Formats: sequence, structure tokens, C-alpha cells
Amino acid sequence: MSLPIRILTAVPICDGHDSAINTINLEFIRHGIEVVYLGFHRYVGDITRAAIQEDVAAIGISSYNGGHIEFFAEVVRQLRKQGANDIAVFGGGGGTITHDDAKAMKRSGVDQIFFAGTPLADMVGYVKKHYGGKRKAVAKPADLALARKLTAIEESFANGGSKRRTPNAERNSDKIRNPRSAVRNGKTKVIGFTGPGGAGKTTLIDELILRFLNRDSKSRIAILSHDPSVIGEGALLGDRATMINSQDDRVFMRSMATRGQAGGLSPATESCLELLTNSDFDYVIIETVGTGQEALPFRDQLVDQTILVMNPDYGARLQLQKIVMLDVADVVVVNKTDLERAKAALSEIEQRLTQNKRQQQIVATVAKRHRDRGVDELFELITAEESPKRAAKKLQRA
Ligand code: B12
Ligand SMILES: Nc1nc2c(ncn2[C@@H]2O[C@H](COP(=O)(O)OP(=O)(O)OP(=O)(O)O)[C@@H](O)[C@H]2O)c(=O)[nH]1
Ligand SMILES: [Mg+2]
Repeated sequence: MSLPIRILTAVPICDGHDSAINTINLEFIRHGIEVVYLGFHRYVGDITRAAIQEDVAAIGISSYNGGHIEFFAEVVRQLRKQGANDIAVFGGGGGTITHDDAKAMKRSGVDQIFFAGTPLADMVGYVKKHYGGKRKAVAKPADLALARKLTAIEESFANGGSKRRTPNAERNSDKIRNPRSAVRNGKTKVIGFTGPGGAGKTTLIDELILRFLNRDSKSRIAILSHDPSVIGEGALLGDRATMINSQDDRVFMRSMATRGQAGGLSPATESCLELLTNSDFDYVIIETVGTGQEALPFRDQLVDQTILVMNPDYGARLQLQKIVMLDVADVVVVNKTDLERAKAALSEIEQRLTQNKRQQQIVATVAKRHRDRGVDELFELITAEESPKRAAKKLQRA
């Protein structure tokens, strides 16, 4: 089976006209297309960076605010400048984009504009006809090449590959080592975030990224973010829409669909992690899908540190006994401590962890608040054990 067609959708500015992009995203997903949704108020640079890292076939832009001739043209120009000439740009804006505008936009390299009244099925048909072809491998620039290698890995799994049989992946990534050995060799620190749906994992990661970026001017961080999907079907990969600080050239983010695998990760995660840990990142962060009570997504020391993000609304004490991740997580974050039940939740979780008799840390955060002291504390816990690569660099400089 081949990979689902993968596109990125975004809205430059949103003045309230968001129903079109939501309708179109859903229609694409229903027809087996994987949609990485970037959300709205996005700059051209954010859109092209995301499209390159996510290795999409096309960018779909919904624009109802005017300025579309210039905006679409700039997206095309930036893609070309970055060597991603084969990523197409298409979109619509209902009655706000005229036929004359569309002609001018096509002259600047825009692939297709859909007008008010176009049946949704026509747009799905267009995407399937034009954006389903094979992508060519590229050597440069680095992020584009890395993105294509990740696609090759996902493709080998879609074709029934397994960890041992990933021909494309192995051919494309010069010397892939087992991620665990890479971790043991101490090149890159891998941190795994898991927890129930909506607990605030992405918001928290985005706040941590801000702290990573402010700490020095060089280190690079990769994020592998998972959202659920059924094998052979479409998916909404929406974590990027929550990210603000992670829209940065020093952050390489890749959204992955689980493609039918239960437990929080994708069949291709381990091999993708292998590649990333060998790709000069100081930290690699993995976010699982929203998980249930039985989930143990990071088996076999796949990561160096596991962070379980909890919502104070987990139910009663009894529910805590059932959450197996509470036995193994290195750090348990009780997020949303601005909510009413937070105090009780903190005390109940603390007691639950005491029973484990392990050195587990508990941190209270409000991830949606900037400069939250709990997030600072979590950042300290993550970086207390220096990334081995940073430590080596420091030694070299000394
Ligand atoms: C619904 C609507 C609203 C709703 C939006 C609800 C929401 N949550 O999105 C509300 C009532 C909020 C609204 C408000 C306004 N609206 Co209004 N609105 C519309 C309307 C009637 C339909 C837009 C829509 O979502 N249609 C459903 C989508 C699916 O269909 P579509 O728009 O026809 O798009 C097609 C293609 O373009 C394509 N497409 C669209 N996006 C994308 C993206 C991709 C990736 C792809 C592949 C295809 C694609 O898909 C559709 C296929 O049929 C249009 C009229 C029109 N014909 O465009 C006016 C319209 C867009 N609105 C307009 C205006 C002026 C406003 C207001 C400023 C009105 C006011 N004075 O307050 C406010 C601004 C918002 C605000 N700040 O409050 C004008 C814009 C004029 C312009 N800029 O040139 C329009 C064109 C109406 C008009 N003729 O005057 N609006
Ligand atoms: N009240 C409150 N809301 C928060 C906090 N942190 C995040 N949220 C909100 O919770 C919602 C879900 O946040 P996400 O970061 O997307 O959660 P997630 O765990 O990544 O969700 P999935 O990836 O879908 O499992 C968003 O609306 C956030 O704004 C917090 O500290 N307090
Ligand atoms: Mg998330």
C-alpha cells in the first residue's frame, strides 16, 4: 500500500472566515488524505518551513482577507528559493478571489484556485489526480533532504516493511544505528511526552522549546508528534496548529499519523527516531497521541526520559491506580493547575507515586501561561542532565 497523499493547509490571517478551511480539511481527511493543519495567522516563512519539514506534496491556503495575489506568490517564491520546487501551492477564498486575480496568481506559479460554488468532490478529485505522485530525493538543503528520508521510512512501513526491512530508509540514511545504541552512545537526548488527549502535551512542549531557543543560539531540536489515524485512511495532524514558539528554523518538527497502530506511536516511529538521533539534533522530543490507561508507549528504553502529562480531571483516586504510565514515568507533570481540581489532583498523584518507591519527580504546570514557573522547573529537570552532545561541545570549547 502506498502512503496517503499528504498536504499542508493554513490560513494567512483569519478574520472569522474559518469555516471554509475546517470544511475542506474534513473533506480531504474523509477521502484518505493526510492533512497537516498549521492553523491561522501564519507567515509565509512558517508555512514554507512546515511544508518542507512535513514533506507535503502541496500547500492549500484559504484566504478571505485580501492580499492573496502577493501572499500566494511569496509562498511559491520562498519554496523555490529553498529548493522545494515540487511542492505545489493551491487554495481558495470563496468570493474574495476573482477570476482575474486567479489568472495573475497562476502566472506567479500557483497551481490552482477554487472559486465559490466548486463542489468539494472536485477539489478532492484534483488533489488525488495531481498530488499523489512520487517525490524525488534531494541532497540539499539539509531539512528538505531529511524530510524526504523520513518519508522514505514511512513509505517502507506502509509497504509492509518492518524494522529489519526498511530498504529505502537504509539506502537513504547513510548510517542508521539502533536508536537505543545512539542514545547509549550519548549523541542526542531523547525525551518522550505522553498522556491523555488534550492534557496539554503540545502546549507544554512549545513552551519548553521557547526555553531551549533562549538558552543558546545554536542548538537544534527535533519534534516527532503523533496523531491518530486508521490504516489507509486520512488524518488531521493538528499539533502544529498549537505550536507558536516552535515555528523556528532551529526546530525541525514532523507530524506522524499512527496508521492503525495502537499504543500512541506509529509503526515507523522507531526508525524515524533512529534517523533523527543521527542527524545532529541536540534534543529529540516525541509526543505520543492522547493515550489511555493501559498505554506504555516508550518500551525498551526508546527514550532517555519519559514525561507523563496529566490533566487534573482524571476522575477519582481509583482511576490513578489503573494508569500504568504512573509506574514508569520519570517525571509526572500535573498540567492545568489553574483549574479548580488541581490541588486535590496534585496531592492524590503525589501519594500514588510515593507507593512506587522510585525517584519520580512531580511538577505542577500551567502550560498555557507564559513564563510559568512550573514549566521552568520542568525545563530544569530535562536539562539538568546535559545533552551529551552539548557537553562534548562545551569540553571542546574549554
Ligand atoms: C460564511 C461567511 C461569513 C461567516 C464566516 C463564518 C466562518 N466561521 O467562517 C461570517 C458571518 C462570520 C462572515 C463575516 C464576515 N464576512 Co463573510 N462571508 C461568508 C460567505 C457567505 C461564505 C464563506 C464560506 O465559508 N463559504 C464556505 C466555503 C467552503 O465555500 P467558499 O467560501 O465558496 O470557498 C470555495 C472555494 O474558494 C474553496 N476554498 C476556500 N478556501 C479554500 C482553501 C483550500 C485549501 C482549498 C483547496 C479550497 C478553498 O472552497 C469552496 C468550494 O466551494 C462569503 C461569501 C462568499 N461567496 O465567499 C462571505 C464573504 C467572504 N464575507 C465577506 C465579508 C465582507 C464579511 C465581513 C467583513 C462582513 C462584515 N461587514 O462584518 C465579516 C468579516 C468577519 C469578521 N471579522 O467578523 C465578503 C468578503 C469581501 C471581500 N473581502 O472581498 C464575502 C465575499 C461576502 C461578500 N460578497 O461581500 N462571513
Ligand atoms: N486551562 C488550561 N488549559 C490548558 C493548559 N495547557 C493547555 N491547555 C489547553 O488545553 C487544550 C489542549 O492542549 P494541547 O496542548 O493541544 O493538548 P495535547 O495533550 O497536546 O492534546 P492531543 O495532542 O490532542 O492529545 C488547548 O486548548 C490548550 O490551550 C493549562 O495549563 N491550563
Ligand atoms: Mg498534542
